[in-house]
This record gives sequence, C-alpha cells and structure tokens, in this order.
Amino acid sequence: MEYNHQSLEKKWQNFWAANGTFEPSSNTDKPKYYVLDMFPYPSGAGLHVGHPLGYIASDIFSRYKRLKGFNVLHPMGYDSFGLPAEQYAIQTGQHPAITTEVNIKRYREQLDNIGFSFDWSREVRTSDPKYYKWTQWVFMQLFNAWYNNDADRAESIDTLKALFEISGTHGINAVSDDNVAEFTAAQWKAFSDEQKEAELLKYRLAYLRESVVNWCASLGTVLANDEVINGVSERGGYPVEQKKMMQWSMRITAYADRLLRGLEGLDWPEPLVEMQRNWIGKSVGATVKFPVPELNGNIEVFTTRVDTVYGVSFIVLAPEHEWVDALTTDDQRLEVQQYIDKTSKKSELDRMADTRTVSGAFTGAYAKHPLTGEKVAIWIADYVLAGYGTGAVMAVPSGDQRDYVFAKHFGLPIIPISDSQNITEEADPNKEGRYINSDFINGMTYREAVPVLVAKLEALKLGKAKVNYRMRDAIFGRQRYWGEPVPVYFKDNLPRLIKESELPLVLPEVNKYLPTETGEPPLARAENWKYQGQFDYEWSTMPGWAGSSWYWFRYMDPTNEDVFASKQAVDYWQSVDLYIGGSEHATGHLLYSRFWNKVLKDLGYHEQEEPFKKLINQGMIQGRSSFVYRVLDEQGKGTNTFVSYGLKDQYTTNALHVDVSIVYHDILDTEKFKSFRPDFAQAEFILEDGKYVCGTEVEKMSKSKFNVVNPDDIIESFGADTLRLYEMFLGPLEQSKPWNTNGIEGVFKFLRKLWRLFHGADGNFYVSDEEPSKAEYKSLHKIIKKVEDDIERFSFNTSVSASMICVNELIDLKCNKRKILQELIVVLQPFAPHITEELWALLGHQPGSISFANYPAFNPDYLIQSEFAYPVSINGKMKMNLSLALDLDKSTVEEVVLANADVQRYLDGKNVKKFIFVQGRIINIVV
Ligand code: ANZ
Repeated sequence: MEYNHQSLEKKWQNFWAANGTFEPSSNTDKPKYYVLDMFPYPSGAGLHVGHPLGYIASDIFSRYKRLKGFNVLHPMGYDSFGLPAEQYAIQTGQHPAITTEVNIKRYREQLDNIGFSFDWSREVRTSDPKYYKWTQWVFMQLFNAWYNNDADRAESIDTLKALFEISGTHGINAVSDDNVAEFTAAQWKAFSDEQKEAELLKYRLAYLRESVVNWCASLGTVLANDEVINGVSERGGYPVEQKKMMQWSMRITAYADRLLRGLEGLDWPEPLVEMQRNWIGKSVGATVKFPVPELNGNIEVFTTRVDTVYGVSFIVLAPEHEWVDALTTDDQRLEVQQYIDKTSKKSELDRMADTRTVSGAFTGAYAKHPLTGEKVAIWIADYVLAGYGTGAVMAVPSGDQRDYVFAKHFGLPIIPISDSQNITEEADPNKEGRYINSDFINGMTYREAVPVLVAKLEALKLGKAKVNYRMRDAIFGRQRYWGEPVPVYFKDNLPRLIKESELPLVLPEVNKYLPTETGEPPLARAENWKYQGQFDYEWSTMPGWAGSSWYWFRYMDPTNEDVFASKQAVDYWQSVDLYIGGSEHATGHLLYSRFWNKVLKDLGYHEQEEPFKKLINQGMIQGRSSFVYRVLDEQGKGTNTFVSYGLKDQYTTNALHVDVSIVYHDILDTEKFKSFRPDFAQAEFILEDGKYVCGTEVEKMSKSKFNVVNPDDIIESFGADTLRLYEMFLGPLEQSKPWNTNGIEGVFKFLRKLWRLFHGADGNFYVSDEEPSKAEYKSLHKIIKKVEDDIERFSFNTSVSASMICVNELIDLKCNKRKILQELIVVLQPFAPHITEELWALLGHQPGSISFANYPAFNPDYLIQSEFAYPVSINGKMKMNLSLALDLDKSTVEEVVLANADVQRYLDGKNVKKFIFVQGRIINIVV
C-alpha cells in the first residue's frame, strides 16, 4: 500500500471529530495542562501559511503533553467582533453577522485540514450573544467595583458606600478621578440620589468621564494610542485628531503596580516583559506647587528631579491645561490661541516623537517659585503632554535637554544648579557634583538633597513625594456598530446598569451601519430601542479588546448559562499554562487580560493573580515574492517584453510582482503568465538558457504582493503532516523567516520513508517481532531523548531534522522491528499525527488512538556504546563487518574472528601470518 496522505488524513480527522478524541476528561486523576492560542479574527482573506505557525507549535505541545499523561485543554474560537466586517457592511449593506459567519466557516475548514487537536466542543465566538452576555457581565463587575489602596485590591462599590455612610471621604484611600469632592457622612447622606451616583462614578473601575481622545472622523470612532501610527489610523491610514469627548474608561491605572510586580513571576520573553514595563512606565518623583496669586491657586508639576528646583527658570503647561485660558493675558491671547489651534492637529505620539522642532507660546502670566519666591514665567508648549503627570512641568534648562533647547530658542534664563555635570542618581558618588545657587542644599549631593527638599516642600504644603505611571486609563468604547452593547442606560444623565437578569443586551438591528446625521453612533439609529421603553441605552459599543480580555475562562466552561465559568471548572483549570501568539499583542491584549484577571480575582471569582504563566511569541512567516522585469521604451512606458532576471541590467526595466503560484523554483511558467493578466496576453520574453528566471525578495505575506501561499494548496499536494513538519522545519519558532516551498519535497520524502519502514518490498504492511539489535535501540533512544528535550524547550526545528536522521539510520539498518517502530511513531505523533495514527492502527492498536499512548521512556544504557562493527580486512582489503563487544582483548578477538564461518570462507584454508587488531577501529588479517 502506498502512502496516500489525502484519504488517510481525512479519515483520521473524521475519526477524531466523531470520537471527541480531544475533549479533555472531566473525570480523571491526571494532572491538567492548559494550552491556549491567541484566537483569530476571522478575516475575509482566510488563512495563509503564516497564520498556523503558532497553532502548529501549540498543537505539538498539546499532543506531547497528552502522551506525557496530562489532561490537556486545547481550545479554539473566534475573536469575531471587529472593524473589517463592519467596513464591509458599510460598503455593501450586508450585516456583519453574515460576513462573520461566512468567514468563520472558511477558517474552520482550513483549520480542520491541518489536523489540530482542538476541542471544538468548547468553541467560543465573541460576537455570539451567549458569549457576550458574560463580557457584559464582566463590565458590570467593573462598574460595581472601586480600588481600595489600603487593601490593595478592588472591592464592591457597596463597601465604599458603607464607608461614606460612616465617615464620608475621611480616611478613604482610593484610586479615583482627580476631581472627587470631600464630604462628611452627614453631607453624603444629604446628597440626592443623582449626586451620590455622580460621585460614585469617579471611583468605579468602569466609568464615564470627559477625556481627550484620538478621534478618527473617517472611521467614525475613537482609537486607542496603539491604533494610531504617526498621526494616522493604523487601519486605513486616516487622519486622527485630539478631541474631548465623554468616554467610557477602565481604571487600569489602579493596577499599575500589580501589573508591574506580576511580571516578575512570569515565564515570558524578556523583550515582551520589557515592553510591558515601559508601557506601565513607573516614575518615582515628586509634585511641586507653584503659587499663582492672581488666580488664588497653584500650578502643580510632576518632576523626577525635585533636586533641580533651584534651577527652574520657567514653567511649561500642556496647551490643553485647564488653566491656560484663565492665565493668558490679553496681549498674548492671539498668539496662545493660534498655538493651541496648531497643536490640536498633532497626535500625542507625534508630539512625543518630535524632538527637533521647538515651539511654544508665552501666556503673559507668572507664578511664584515655592522656595525662592521669584517670578517664573508660564509658557505653553506641546512637548508637555496633557495626560501625563499633572500636564505641567517645571523647566530646568541646566538639567533637562528639552528645557535647555527651549530656553535657548526663546531666550529664557539658564540658571546653573551644580558645580558639575554629574549630578544624577546614577553618578559615581566620588565624582558627583554638589549643588550651588540654592538656599539650603548648597554643597549637598543628589542623594542628600532629595529627601531634604521633599521634607521642606511637604512642610510648606507645596509639594510631596509621588510615584507616577506613564500608563493611562484605558478608553473603553467605540462609536461603532459591530461590538458588544454596553449594558447601561441613562437616567438623569447618569449611567445605570441594567439588571443582570436582563443580560444579554442584544445588539439591535439598524438601517445603516453609519453614524446618524447628528453624529451619534450607529446604535442611535435602532428603532424602539429603549430601556423599559423610556431610557436611552449607551450608544457606543465595547472596544475590540473586551471579548478577548477574559475568554480563557469561558473555554473552561463554555456552555454554562448561570455563571461565566463554574467555580469547579475554574478551580480545576486555574490559568493558562502555555500561551502562544503574536508579539503584536505585547501591550494591548496582554495588559488588558492581566487587568481583568486581577479584577475578577479581587472580586472572589478565582484565585490566580496572573492568567498566562508561560508565553511564547511565534515569529512571522514572510512571503517570498517573485518579480518579472518589464522592458521600458524610451519614454519610460512599459512594453510587452519581459526580460529574465540575469539579463535585466542590459535594459531599462520596471519590476512587477508576479503570482508565486505560477513560478516553480524561480522559473516562470510563461504560458500561465500570459493568462495572469489580460494585458500580458501578448507578452514576449527574453530568456536565459531557454528559461525565464524571476527575481525574488522577502516581504510581508500579502495579497497585493501576490506572494500568499494557501495552506490548503500545500495540503492538497503534500498533506497536512508535511505542512506541519515543514512549518516547524523552517527554523526556530520565535524567529521570523521567509516561506520557501523549495524544501518541502524533502519533508514529504521523509514521511514516505517512514511509511516504507513499515512495509515490505512488495508494498504490504509488514513488521517483524524479532528482538531489535543494539544499533536499532540506540537510534530509537537517541530520538526519544532528543525530541523530549527539544519539545520541552520549544525547539521544534531541531526535532524534525533529528527525526529525519533517525529514519535514515533505521533504513540503513533495514529495521522493521515492531519494538522499535511502534515507539518511534509515538515520538513523531505530535508532529505528524495522521500518518502515525494510521501506522498505529496497522500495528493492531484498534480501536483507539495513538493520542493517548505513553511517551516512551528513555533508557540511557542504549546510548552507551558497548559494541563496535569492526571492518574486517584480509591483506588490507575490506571483506565484511563483524560486531564485537568493545571490551574484548586481542587474543579473545583473534579467537572469535578466526572461528567465524564467513571469515573461514574468505581465508579459504590459508595460513594466518599476522593478526592486526586496533581496539574500536579495525581488524586486518595478513595471510
Ligand atoms: C524637572 C526636571 C529637571 C525634569 C531635570 C527632568 C530633568 P518620566 O516620568 O521619567 O518620564 N515631565 C513631567 N510631566 C510631563 C508631561 N506631562 N509632559 C512632558 N514632560 C513631563 O519623566 C518625568 C520628567 O519629565 C519630569 O521631571 C518633567 O521634567 C517631565 F533635570 O522636571 B522634570
């Protein structure tokens, strides 16, 4: 029987599906292991060969863990709310639910073809009301919670209300908006219901407030900072402006320190951990107040260098700072207004990135230095960001580079603060400078000065120590249709939750997927969509990250209608042991998920501080594009002639992408090329050696570059097992690497060789029950150990090449021993599950699946070399090999060799003159 991948792979895929092979048992004393993939957004383009890379790796690991005796949860689902389906709906009027359904079907077929061991009975779809009911429920938990700094955890909002009842805001240590009121218990009790609600909203973990957002008018929505690249939207490249809007936000900043501390215990790639650290951006410093007598208040700044306070020569506010208007004098008003207009067009990222241009405007006003009492000019400039610290800085041109450039540009004073450049925390204490020009820190070093200054400012009530985080609260809303409705309605202009029993709040139908004429989000179009027939619902929907911030819990108990996941399921599966996905989610998804996980833990729904113990980022598979070279005429216009790569420098040409499916080993199929595009029908070719050679380049895999390779095509020709092995064989998992089909035949050949080990020369299945030789055992145990070690450290490419070597060795040894081959296929099963399943069945293990065999135990004794196959020569001519124990002495060897029947035949009765023996090397008989 020949190796027929097509029928064999389908057969086993159907078998696994029909038998629920990969549904983990709920009744087992096996240890659990949870392997999770970042679930895909089902796009219209389907999967290309780059997408399954991570899924193949996680599948190999899942299958390996099953062989190792674990009860493995390995689920898959779809992150199915998202912009592309909605953009398509806007263009075509087709409901995004329909587009999504079609795309999911296509994804599922493609995934099924690859033979993954997913437990599809647990599939989730974030756009399914049965799922988003629980996303809405999580939102409710956040709305009903506040962060108690004293307890360092979130608590029910009821405990805050109770504290207000007893002692008002006195002694409350909460994370909240800046503008919270101070009140006594009596005042609280006297508040109207609306006043109470408005005040509580400033503490809730999910809250509504006016914030500056990245508004993208063309997309009709607010974008997160990481969705804005160089001032335009990541998707579509539309302009983005800064705008103040009422927005739902999530108080992730309450968790800044826990998110930072939690990173310590995680087995994650270091660059990813570093990105999260930077994103959280912890800064230890102080706030300092600069009184403004005219306004009867203080400008507060945040500084990491309070020691430089004597070098302050001006103050800079962000253009959006709430005091700008009040401070600006009539003389300066026009200039200030023009400056504000100009900067409002720049995104925050642009403002941070732009370190070359110096710009700003003087408000005409002055503040008082808190220690010297001197006048300090107040400026505005866009290098100061409204949302960081206090949105105001004390400028020290002698200490800070940006302040220095600014002072030089506008001719502002530069006050020296020390006798040396080295006056920082990191400086060598021996060389460290000392302060000058300062009342009471003169002569001190940095380390001495900071506590003295902080104490002094605190005593004056003009400053205090402060830890700041770069991270902001996360905007939680989109003015779009295709997302989860927020389970909130408005009464007296205040948001209120609908009842839990009213979940899910189902996405209503609308006549168009666009904002209304008055600029309200699409949900405002829904007819008769009011809470209790009278109150408006929230019209924005949840952002893309809502559904993915808790989905790993739902897989634990996907059909439960009473809770997001039962206590029993959560206690059993706990958290994800291995998470594999792309590095593009380094900050967004992975921070939000960690945040929601912590909130749900604080509220008592589970006990894990972190959701993903180990994480691996797979690299990207890039495309390998092919090019043809169109000859240009004198006017630079394209002709109908195409010149082969090696000759192109003799002409003026224009390189064009050509579809990789009509190029074989870099040679163009010229006939197919003529039908590739109508204008190529008359194409003529200048060939080299009778062939048209294409140029190549490694680029992102994308339709527009004609370099997309569909896994279905590979599977059709070579099978899923070959695809799986080949994707791993391409190189280390974490690295990016180009797809190059040229090597795939080699992998396919390897599987055919494996198949042939189990079949006799007549093609029939045959294995021998004889006891294997030492050499055969050695080959087997080498691969048992190698694959185990490799899989444990996620080095799959080396496993594949070692397996190829092993099969070659066994072929050389003509091994067809059951005892060897049976264990070999268990080792290879995670990589090539179909062929091994078939061979397992042929070996007689029916019914059943190789998925639950035991990974063979490695025995190091087999690797110790105790025998050697000596080449035996007669008069220097090699005649045969003879295996002998390595520890035999010369006389014993001589005795054994000369007694051997084959040797006797070669000697043909001649007299042995000399017996040469080199231990572990050769035997030579001289006659
Ligand atoms: C005076 C000073 C002197 C500063 C000196 C630095 C060096 P981190 O937290 O490490 O990023 N700053 C404060 N708020 C800002 C804002 N909203 N936009 C732009 N810059 C802001 O850095 C904090 C430092 O960045 C603060 O310390 C402040 O400048 C500036 F020799 O204050 B410093």
